[in-house]
Amino acid sequence: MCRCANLKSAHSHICTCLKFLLLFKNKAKLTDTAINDIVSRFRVQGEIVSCKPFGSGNINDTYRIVTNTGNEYLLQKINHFVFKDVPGLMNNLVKVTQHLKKKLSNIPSANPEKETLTLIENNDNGFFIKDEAGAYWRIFLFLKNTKSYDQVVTEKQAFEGGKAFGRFQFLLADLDTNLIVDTIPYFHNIEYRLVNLDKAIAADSVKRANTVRPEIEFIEQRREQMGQILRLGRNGTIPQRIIHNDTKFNNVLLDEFDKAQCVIDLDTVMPGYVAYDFGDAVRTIINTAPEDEPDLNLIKLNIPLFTAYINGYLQQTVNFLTVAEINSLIEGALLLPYIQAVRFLTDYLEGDKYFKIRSPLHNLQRTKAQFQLVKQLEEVKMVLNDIILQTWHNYKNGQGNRF
Ligand code: GN1
Ligand code: MG
Repeated sequence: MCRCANLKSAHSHICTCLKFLLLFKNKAKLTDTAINDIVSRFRVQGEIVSCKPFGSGNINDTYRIVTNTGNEYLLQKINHFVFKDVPGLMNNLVKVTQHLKKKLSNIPSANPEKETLTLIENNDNGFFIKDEAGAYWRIFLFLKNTKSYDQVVTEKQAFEGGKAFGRFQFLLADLDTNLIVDTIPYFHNIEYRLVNLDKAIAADSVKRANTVRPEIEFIEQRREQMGQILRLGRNGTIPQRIIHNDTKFNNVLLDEFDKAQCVIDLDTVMPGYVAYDFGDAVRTIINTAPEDEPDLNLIKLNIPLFTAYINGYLQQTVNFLTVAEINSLIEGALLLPYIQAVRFLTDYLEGDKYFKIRSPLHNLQRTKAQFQLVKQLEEVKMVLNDIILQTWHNYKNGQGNRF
């Protein structure tokens, strides 16, 4: 609904809305011929009978494909504005999935095919293609009978999510970091993100800076404190490990019984601190509302879901995480909603070039929702840290958990 004070601004607002709708519509369009051409360059079985947009990702474009032999695939267009080194990214993906499959094949109860993503080879034995327009494409096997949740509902789901991301870190702990390139340099580096925000404010390219003064002030007040994880890393208190770097809860596939099956979205798997993955997962799990909730009153904390997540996570990681890493987890829980907000606000100030938006103010709405979450987390920081430490002690003393 457009509510404008005068005719002139109403007209420009309507134009913006129309332009936005057209842009959004065009983006989603992909002709049957184009799809057939792309898919024919990969070793898929059968002829395509349906191809539909899939999932809620903010960066890549994903389509679910079904063929007349009953095979199902995920076709993905990789956003090379965001991922500038696609060959490097795909090489990471091959290394990571091969490593996971090898490790899982040594665990008797595991099923490597179901628990890891499988890339489909192209006709030249590679794993991606570049089309005539310069776009990059890849295809995965679709994992049938799985589901992902944008929002966690039960403690069991949260526990399973914790297990999945914990096990993921455990399985990759011995992967040679020299094999992995940084697909997005300084991804969760808050200093880098703040410098980018400062540049966006100074450039003010779409003249929005004056409308976001309270948000800029919120960021300023926490600048120093949010550098804590980087400082701990730099002075050698916490180690770098291979982490996932995008542990939103919807990046875990659960099976029909809500058991964790497979961790997906591996484009940002690179070295980082475990607190980053912990914080990004908590950001989506503890929040009673979506990450872009417009009604800030609906953003509350669900602490039982947090407790369930840390139980699942530590079950898998208690034997290799250091005490300093355990102590850093709570800082990650505050940092990740903050850093996401910094990124959303930067994109808003730069004219919405990075994240897909579904309305003109979407990035600002996301920023405000993440700040609301930060405020609430600050209030219960000590309580959450006690839960982390208590759970850790329980596992250390062999007392297990109640899930
Ligand atoms: C992006 O596309 P998606 O939803 O997997 C982003 C994440 C953000 C997330 C916020 C490469 O992930 O870092 O947390 O949006 N991915 C990249 O919803 O920037
Ligand atoms: Mg992602």
